Amino acid sequence: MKKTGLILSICALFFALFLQGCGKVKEEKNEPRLLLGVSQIGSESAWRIGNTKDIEEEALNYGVGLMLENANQKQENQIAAIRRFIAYKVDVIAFSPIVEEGWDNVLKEAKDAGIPVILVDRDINTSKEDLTTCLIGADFYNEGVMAAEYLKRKADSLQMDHVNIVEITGTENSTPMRQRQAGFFDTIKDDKRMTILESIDGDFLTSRGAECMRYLLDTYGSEIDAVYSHNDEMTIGALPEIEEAGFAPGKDMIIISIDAGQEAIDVLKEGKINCVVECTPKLGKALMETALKLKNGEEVDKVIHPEELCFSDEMDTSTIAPRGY
Ligand code: GYE
Repeated sequence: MKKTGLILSICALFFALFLQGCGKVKEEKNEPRLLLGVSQIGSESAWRIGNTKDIEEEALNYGVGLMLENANQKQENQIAAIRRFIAYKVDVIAFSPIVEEGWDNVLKEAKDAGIPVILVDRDINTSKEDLTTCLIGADFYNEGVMAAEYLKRKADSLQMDHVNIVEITGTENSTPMRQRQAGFFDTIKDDKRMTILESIDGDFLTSRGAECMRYLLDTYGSEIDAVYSHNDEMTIGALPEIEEAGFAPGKDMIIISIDAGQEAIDVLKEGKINCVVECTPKLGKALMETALKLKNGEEVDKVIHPEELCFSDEMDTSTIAPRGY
């Protein structure tokens, strides 16, 4: 009996040690590999909401501790968030600058604190060097090129001798607004058929897209041949206005959008949008990998652009896979 008791105690001891061991391993596993402060612009679009979700999911996958703040479309909120990340001594800061100008002071503070900064989605404009380490985001210029190339092909296929375009742009002075416009303008500038009637700021918002379209229809009416809108939300806001004014979007007017979220793809399938250039919000994986490299003092790529496609009425739209945002 005594012997059995001793064996049982030894087993219990081993079991206890084993459990303790498991606990240790678990604790270490739960310890975040790094603390990442992320300042997100807001929730203005399906793109933005998809981007936030993707960053949260990838942080979990990579065991990265995330401090994520939503700036509700205000630059001052982003600046305040970055200051909080510095005070909290996060390992790496990432942010999507709402506009390109006005970041020098706060980024100098991050640099002085020795915290590397990653630009996600949008770029900044500065004369100072080394305030940020790299940019992970779409090639917006190329998106504008793809949109204009589609319009040229469409004008060819419809044998149009002139194309009057109205442009509803994204947030003034933001990188996607500037670059999507530049890529588009550069690509149509030698095509004599193309005229920009007006460019108007729709701030990437559905409500502004509707307002802008109402104004453009009141001003130019049936002169409008094509609408180039810098994101899906503004496009979706514009469509009912076009219909109310008595025109069939996708037929009487060529409609071109950017982002390619599910809602816009569904409308493309209905024939009310002719072309949607893809802009993927799935930047989380590259962000986590880059942040981990920076923490380990490794070199990172200066610019990471994801691959992007163009969806249009030139293809069999039934084959487009679910978009996930
Ligand atoms: O196209 C728009 C969003 O910066 C790429 O911002 C992003 C843009 C996107 O609100 O829908």
